[in-house]
Amino acid sequence: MAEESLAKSLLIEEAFYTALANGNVKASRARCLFLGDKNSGKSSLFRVLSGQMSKVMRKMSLISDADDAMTSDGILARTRSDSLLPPGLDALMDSAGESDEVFRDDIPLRPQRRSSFIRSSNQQGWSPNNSISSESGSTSGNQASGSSSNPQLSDFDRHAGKLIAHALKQLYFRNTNKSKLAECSTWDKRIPYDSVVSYLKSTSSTVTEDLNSTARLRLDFWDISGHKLTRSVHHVHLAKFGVNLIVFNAVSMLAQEEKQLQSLHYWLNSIRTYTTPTTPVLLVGTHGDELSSDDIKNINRQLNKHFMQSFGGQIARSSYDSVMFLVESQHGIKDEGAARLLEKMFDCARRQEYSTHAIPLSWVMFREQLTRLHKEHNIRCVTVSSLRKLARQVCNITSEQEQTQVLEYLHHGRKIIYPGILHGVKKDHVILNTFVIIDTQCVLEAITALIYQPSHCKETKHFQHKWERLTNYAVVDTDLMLHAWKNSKEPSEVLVSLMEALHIIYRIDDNCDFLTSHLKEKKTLQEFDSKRPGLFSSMKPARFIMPYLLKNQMDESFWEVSLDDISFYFDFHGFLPQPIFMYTIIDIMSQRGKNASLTTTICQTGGIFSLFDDIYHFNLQLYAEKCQFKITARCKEGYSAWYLMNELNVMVKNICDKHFPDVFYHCGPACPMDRCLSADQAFNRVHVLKVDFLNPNAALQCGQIRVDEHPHVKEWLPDDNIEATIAALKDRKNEQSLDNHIDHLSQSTHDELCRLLNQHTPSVKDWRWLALELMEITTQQLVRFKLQDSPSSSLLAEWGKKSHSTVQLLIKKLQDIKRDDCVQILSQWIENHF
Ligand SMILES: Nc1nc2c(ncn2[C@@H]2O[C@H](COP(=O)(O)OP(=O)(O)OP(=O)(O)O)[C@@H](O)[C@H]2O)c(=O)[nH]1
Ligand SMILES: [Mg+2]
Repeated sequence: MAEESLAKSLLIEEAFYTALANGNVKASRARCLFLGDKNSGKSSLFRVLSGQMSKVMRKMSLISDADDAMTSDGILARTRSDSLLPPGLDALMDSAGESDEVFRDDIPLRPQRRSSFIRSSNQQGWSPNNSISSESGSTSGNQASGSSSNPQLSDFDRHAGKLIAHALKQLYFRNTNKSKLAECSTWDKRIPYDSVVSYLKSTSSTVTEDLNSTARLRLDFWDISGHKLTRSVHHVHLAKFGVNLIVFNAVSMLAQEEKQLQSLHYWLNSIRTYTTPTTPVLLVGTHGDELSSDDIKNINRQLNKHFMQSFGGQIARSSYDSVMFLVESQHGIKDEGAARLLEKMFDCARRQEYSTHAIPLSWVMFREQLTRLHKEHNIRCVTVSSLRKLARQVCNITSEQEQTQVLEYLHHGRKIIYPGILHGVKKDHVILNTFVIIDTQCVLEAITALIYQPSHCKETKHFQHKWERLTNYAVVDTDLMLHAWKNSKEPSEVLVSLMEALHIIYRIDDNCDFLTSHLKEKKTLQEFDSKRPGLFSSMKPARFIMPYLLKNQMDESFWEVSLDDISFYFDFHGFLPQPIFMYTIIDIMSQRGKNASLTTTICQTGGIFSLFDDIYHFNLQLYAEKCQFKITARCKEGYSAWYLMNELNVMVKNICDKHFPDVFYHCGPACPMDRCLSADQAFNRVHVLKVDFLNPNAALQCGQIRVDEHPHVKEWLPDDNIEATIAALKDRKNEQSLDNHIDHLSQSTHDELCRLLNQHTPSVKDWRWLALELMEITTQQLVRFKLQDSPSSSLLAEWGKKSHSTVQLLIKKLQDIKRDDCVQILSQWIENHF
């Protein structure tokens, strides 16, 4: 048989690929994130739980668990441990290395039908050791040589598994070069290839039949530091598949209940934002020994009261129907609470969708290839097309559909970030649809580099004022980011887009002249393009807000409190994704009038703006912990606050529809009842009356009681003339918009307009005709414009120096030269912005 095997060795590779193409495994791994405030006991719990495991396979701190002495690379503690070695694969432990590890993780572990082994066991070159099965504890004796339905796993199986794992490893490392197969020293001469095929086939069917097995699951622990910077980036790790632990100090919960509840709410809110409504969350209280049974009951009551209504679909309960899993880390592995917690973690992981599916073996192989790319070649960002090639050529995943599926699968388990499928990323986004991140670490390093200037940036005076702007105003532009990341291995342009898609930075509309002349400068990226030819030379300059660097508190001195102030609320019912707040702030900023007399200021929880060209002044404050926006408005005489609320309602609705369609809210004035029974007990949220904007005259009620006649509410009811007022205001705004100076065109509209006008097509009148329409122009001037990169841009800049150069006039001139395409763009801009 050895000869036969040898003779067939060149076919073995093919046989493996066939088997790989057909084989399935249970994807028995789940990612557990440890989230929570600083010093809540995450790392201690991590150590306890790791000790609870039958074996801890790997423990690795990717970044040191730095505490107070934070350095730029000590921000995130990410201790990773892969736990629970599947019993059947002990035998594969002897050789270290990523490929073995994958097999430890993922190959089917309880082969029940072993006919292939049995048959091959009689063959030469393979000497099974018929001994006691460690799995079941029952003896197998010589059964392996006769029975074809022996359900036990013997050493014989393990031996086979080991050889197969080794063989596959050899194959992976050699890629597809068949001619080198014969050089493969260790495996191919010992295993009959048909046995290998049968083994893989038998195990695949076993796995499919054995889906309900509870013994095969591996948890990966990710212990995330409680440093405050982590708050702004922790969600990069949050994904559809996984178990999330929110760890809190249960003793502090008693001492500072309000603060601790708000903190728990923050984490729950964030998890709910970036996962699905059923992704499990476990609330874990530490310092269990210091609590009495009454304390425990009290905490459970509070947790139920505050969180069950909004997050009940995600929060797991213990077998005692308790919301809090109480642990005492000092007991180490003997802690009963930790054992119960671990059991629940497994239970939650098992219930997740992917645990019950059989995953093709080729996907396992693909996962391993990604690990190799990262570990051996230090590659963290790759193109989608190269990954598809890898999947096709190395892992035999040929259909494009399946390639996409495997990428999605790995993305939902956060092995990778596949930005193209992140929520809100457009299909035509060139950068985000081109790349895949295979190590989330690069995103974390990127943000750290922006907060702690890299040394090469400190030397460059040119960028100093931009750093100051970032530090003082939390405003960063592409120019600065590309410079800060110029030494990173990943393309900086990808990082910019990724940070935006992951809500770490928020784009400011070009039309928004926030923070005055500081931001006027619009530098092109030519400097970088020349140094880095190729990639994304067309990346447009843009500015962003980085919320992490915004001030915590608002400077209220910008707002003089007046008796005329009116307040109303947006109530998000206990769940408010943080990005909605940021998008709202930025939208308001971009719509504020250019003549505003009020200084705009924003902070992490609110902002002060002047909206709609001096018609309204209002103060917007958001209490994220209470999931309500409170707006205090001061209206110019003769204008209704109801109108302002209507406008803001449309704005918030658009934001929700675009980014978080599942979020629901309502808005209106606060309930005027003294002891309002509808007030939300959790966090003492204000009871917000629900205004029906489609039917403005509808009654406002608190429960069954009409409150329309209450003086505080009456001022909200639109008067009979509301529709006429709205129409008049709209007309006025249209006039204003048409009177707008062309300087206020958004960058994208301006660029598109110029692009169209620059095109030189014989039958169409280009920028030169427009120039003749717009001003008295000499031939020399025309030549000068022509020499520019974008003649239209220069023309508009020249013409824009005059005060009467309005969008309205430009539209008229474009109509005169029959450029309806350009007129359409300007009309669209007016529609979007006013
Ligand atoms: N008595 C007692 N002490 C605990 C327990 N859990 C944590 N501690 C202590 O609390 C302190 C902080 O614990 P860590 O596990 O480092 O906290 P952490 O959440 O990892 O903190 P960061 O990584 O900074 O976010 C340490 O001194 C621990 O010994 C517990 O259950 N009981
Ligand atoms: Mg820690």
